[in-house]
Amino acid sequence: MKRLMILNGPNLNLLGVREPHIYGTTTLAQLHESCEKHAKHLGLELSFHQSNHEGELVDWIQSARQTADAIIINPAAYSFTSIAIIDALKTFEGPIVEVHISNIHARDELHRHSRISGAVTAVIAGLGPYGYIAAMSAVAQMKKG
Ligand code: CA2
Repeated sequence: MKRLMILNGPNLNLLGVREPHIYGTTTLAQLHESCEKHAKHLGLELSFHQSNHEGELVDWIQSARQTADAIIINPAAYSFTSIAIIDALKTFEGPIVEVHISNIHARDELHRHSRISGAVTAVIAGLGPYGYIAAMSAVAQMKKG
């Protein structure tokens, strides 16, 4: 397990800027920096992306088949809608961890039922930005496949 791709879905570029009562005060840039530090600590190569566009996320997932051994994805609002992301994730052979900053299970009906969860290896929700760090430690000790 060497190469890790972290993907962030729509509006996560606003982390730390809006709705801090739900998503906290850590910005996406700060999150990226702490993931880079943890990747070094774990000996992982990291690529870290955010997009507001479903097709771009699908393109990165497809490219991960050649460039990554594991994926960590916060699909954000696409968790609840995207068959395209589910189909792309199903083509990836390594471990996939779905991360949510908030505890989606304790939220309103609209934000409660991720359709992505059925296509991933593990799900982390409600740990704040630390969820990404926990997911990285988990994939670092997983075998490929
Ligand atoms: O808790 C999470 O990580 C979510 O994936 C975030 C999504 C939400 O739709 C999911 O239910 C749970 C929303 C991301 C929007 O990000 C924002 C960040 C700051 C301010 C506004 C939106």
